[in-house]
Amino acid sequence: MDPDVLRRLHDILGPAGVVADPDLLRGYLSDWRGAYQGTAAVVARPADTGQVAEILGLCHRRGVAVVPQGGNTGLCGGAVPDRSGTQLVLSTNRLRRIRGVDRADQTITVEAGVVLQTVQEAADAAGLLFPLSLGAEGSCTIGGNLATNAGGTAVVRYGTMRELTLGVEVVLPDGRIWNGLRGLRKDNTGYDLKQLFIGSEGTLGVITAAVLALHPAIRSRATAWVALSDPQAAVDLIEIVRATAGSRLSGFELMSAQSVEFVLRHVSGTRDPFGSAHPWFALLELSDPMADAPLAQTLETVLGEAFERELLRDAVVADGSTQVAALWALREGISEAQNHEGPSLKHDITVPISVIPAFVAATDDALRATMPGIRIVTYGHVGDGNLHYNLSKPPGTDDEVFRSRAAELARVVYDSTAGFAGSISAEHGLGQSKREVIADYKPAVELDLMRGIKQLFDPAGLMNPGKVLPEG
Ligand code: FAD
Ligand code: 2HG
Ligand code: ZN
Repeated sequence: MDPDVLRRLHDILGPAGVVADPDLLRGYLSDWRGAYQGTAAVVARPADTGQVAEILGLCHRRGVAVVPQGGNTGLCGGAVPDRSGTQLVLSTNRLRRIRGVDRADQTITVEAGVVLQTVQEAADAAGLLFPLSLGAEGSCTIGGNLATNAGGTAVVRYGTMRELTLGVEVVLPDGRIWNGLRGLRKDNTGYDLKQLFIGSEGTLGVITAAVLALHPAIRSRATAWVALSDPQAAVDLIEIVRATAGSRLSGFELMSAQSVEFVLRHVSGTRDPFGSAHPWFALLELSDPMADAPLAQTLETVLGEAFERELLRDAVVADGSTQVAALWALREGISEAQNHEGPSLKHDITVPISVIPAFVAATDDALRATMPGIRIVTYGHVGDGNLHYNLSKPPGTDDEVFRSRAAELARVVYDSTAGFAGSISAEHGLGQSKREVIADYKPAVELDLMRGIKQLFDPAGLMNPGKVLPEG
């Protein structure tokens, strides 16, 4: 990087705001899993929106590319710089202020670098709920959640980050600040620009703060872990729960036996609630703001009907918060557990809920035909039609041999997804991993419009180049 740019960065940020020590840099240059690796001479750590604006203004004048980074928990390489060493990583880890909680409006205004769990805790302290919930919540940031339009386990009731965001503050690639921090529930004054930044993965500007919608705190909860014969039973069960519990359904996760087997093998303290083999499992959660909501009875009605229709092989209802946590650990432990089985090839897809059974059957067949013995780790937010169709190598296969087939295997999953009118990324985004392949799955007109938007916001192409948009 140009020494003059480095000098200016030091002037703007001071010593605490520039990381150049190679030991300290390392953590910013690869992702959570170590799946992507880049280089950079320095990381900038602005402490407020004004400093972000000064840095982007400088980079705009000097033609320096900027890679925004939050908690670096993303799963598609979006926050990792390339290997040129010329890109500047802009970390939001000093943008950590909660600017305010408004109980009457049910909003919280936070800076981009605030960790999701901190926002959940601040909402809780105010007697309210910020419902976004995901396995990485102890490290991922609100800026990263916005930039990836994060989903997680409560989307079935509360929606994705998009539905939870009322306003954003953004620094544009030329250094101008757009203060769109309106906490309004209704605002029909033209194009809804905040939506462009949500899910933009750092390619249109740096999100510096947001106004988020809060919900009533949860005071009653009922949780069940059920064993199923096949995904069709899960789809039928969702229909029963929705018809019986309505909006009190706050979680519906599906897990294949392979997924749970990995957790039981690798995550200490986990225990099989049934002690006998079943091909599929689901985790259901009902919740309500009322302290004495009759959720146990509702759950009993749901499970009773499901047993009557022979959808369930077995069921256990959690008795107390320790058991609730134990059941969720079986679900939340899958990502970590799979890492112990060699490389995990991740495919984060969504299809209409109704076609899930046919989709799973067809995709499993196609994968097994492509690679006999492959271990298919299917699980996810089935209430949203979102499955993590992750793959582990056949036992005894060399890691590198398996990795070398990654593109071919991804094609199998994505072609099948497209054949069932699905999307190749439900929640993790395109980043660098799906940047090229998306050209085969999105209409050319849609990609043209995306390129037009990119050109409008970032004509010099300095915001997170090499991510999201395919080359050419
Ligand atoms: P980063 O990884 O730092 O960045 C992600 C992207 O956002 C990059 O493109 C980056 O450039 C951009 N970005 C970051 N901050 C900003 C900013 N302020 N302005 C502009 N662009 C920015 N995701 C889900 O959706 N659902 C899940 O259930 C889920 N579970 C997960 C479980 C585990 C164990 C892990 C490791 C990840 C999981 N994820 C999940 C993926 C990840 O946590 C989310 O994508 C999260 O939203 C990323 O936040 P982050 O702060 O770590 O972002
Ligand atoms: C989840 O739902 C996350 O657990 C992570 O989206 C999925 O690790 C994965 O592939
Ligand atoms: Zn997920």
